[in-house]
Amino acid sequence: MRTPLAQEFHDLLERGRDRQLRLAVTGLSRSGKTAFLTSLVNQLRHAGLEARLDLLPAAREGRLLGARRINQQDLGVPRFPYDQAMLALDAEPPRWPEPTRGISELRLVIRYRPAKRGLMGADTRQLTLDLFDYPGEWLLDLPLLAHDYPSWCETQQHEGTQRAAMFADWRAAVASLDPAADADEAQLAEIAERYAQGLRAAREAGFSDLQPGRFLLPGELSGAPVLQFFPLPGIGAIDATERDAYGTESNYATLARRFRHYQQHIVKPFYREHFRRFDRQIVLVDLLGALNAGPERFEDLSRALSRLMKSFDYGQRSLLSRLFSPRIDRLAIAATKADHVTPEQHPRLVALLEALLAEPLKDLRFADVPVRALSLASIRASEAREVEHQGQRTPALRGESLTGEALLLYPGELPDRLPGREFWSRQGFDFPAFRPLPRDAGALPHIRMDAALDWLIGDKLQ
Ligand SMILES: Nc1nc2c(ncn2[C@@H]2O[C@H](COP(=O)(O)OP(=O)(O)O)[C@@H](O)[C@H]2O)c(=O)[nH]1
Ligand SMILES: [Mg+2]
Repeated sequence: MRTPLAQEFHDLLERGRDRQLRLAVTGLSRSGKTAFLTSLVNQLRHAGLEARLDLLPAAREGRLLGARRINQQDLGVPRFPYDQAMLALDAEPPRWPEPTRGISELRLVIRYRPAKRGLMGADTRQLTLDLFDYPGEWLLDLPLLAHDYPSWCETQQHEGTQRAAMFADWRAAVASLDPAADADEAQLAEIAERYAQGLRAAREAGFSDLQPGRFLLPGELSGAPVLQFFPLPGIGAIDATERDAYGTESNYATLARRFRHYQQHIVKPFYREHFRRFDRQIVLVDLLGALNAGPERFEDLSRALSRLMKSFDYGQRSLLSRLFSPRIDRLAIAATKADHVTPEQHPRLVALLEALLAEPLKDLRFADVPVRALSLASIRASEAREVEHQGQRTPALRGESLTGEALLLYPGELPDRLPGREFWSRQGFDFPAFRPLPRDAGALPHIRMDAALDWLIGDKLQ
């Protein structure tokens, strides 16, 4: 057992030799992080045997020997529940892994033969890959670090009628709160609970842009005053000197204090401990799910993503680099669950993803961060087919619904640009969720996991 310092030194050496890589798998809640990580581990463990990884040269050339989980570095963090995920996928009938409720990490050692043999003859090498999983709800708090309380309140004025309806109760309660009056604990707790209810309802209905994230997954913080704040509508418009004159026991000052506490003691440590020192990152986006959920949810996803990517802005002056100086040298963005559309739609899916992230992509290019957009299915749950329809062969998908009905369907065409009003009124998009396919032993079926792996770790396996 190494001391922490020795471990740190050892890791540094390994990094120097290019044999250690820390990969951040990020994405909003339900974007497919757990499925991606499960599949990634599964594919690498089966590499060289049953896994189909033709787009990863080391695998294609037979140089990838496999992977093994080893003890992770941080003993205080639970291990990523890979075995539980596989048990769910191999159950009868197969189930999707349980949603993530906390943080977990995993360390893999990948063994490979370099493409060029060294002077010492046929050697094998190892690449250590550190991965971690966490609830997507927490990620949404990252943009919140860039604000003080009044400016954060300004960002929480969401338009959209469906979403507004979910916060109607809260809005009625907060309207009667005088920012200048002395704070009443019980009243603040009650209004905060209504805010949390609104957030929960919005998440349930498929909305993405939800802050503060811990209100949705409070864990041991449930009921603590640090989670008893909420935005004060209109406070940003009041002059700062006037606000400050309210006094330290006012509603305004109390809420602002709790907001700062939340930033400093909950959000910051999470990023400091887990978002530092990543070499590479993949951002997963459930674009198809948002298309399926309609225009207001789609807009909401777009807003949440652009806020998020802004805080990930890898340039010199970005929030993250100021706070934690990450050294991300490569980025992938992926539209997940591509098995919900027929294969000829996949190029459109990527084009749509690029359109959705056009602004952040410009910034990334400007900051000279190599980035690649792709579409993938971590765990393919449908099979592509062709069916005869009125004498013509057309593409279709075969799978099973979550309740086990056999499905054969054509989910429709993706728009070739960001969907406008005419897309939503003409056609929209509607597809059912698939449950995982029953399978024999061997690697999980996937779409382009190998392309993602090649971009993320392929160069280290040369
Ligand atoms: N068809 C299909 N569904 C997927 C895939 N990946 C994830 N899903 C679905 O999306 C849900 C959320 O995925 P999960 O990995 O738990 O998301 P997380 O919250 O980001 O960890 C799963 O329960 C599945 O229903 C995929 O590759 N194909
Ligand atoms: Mg998860």
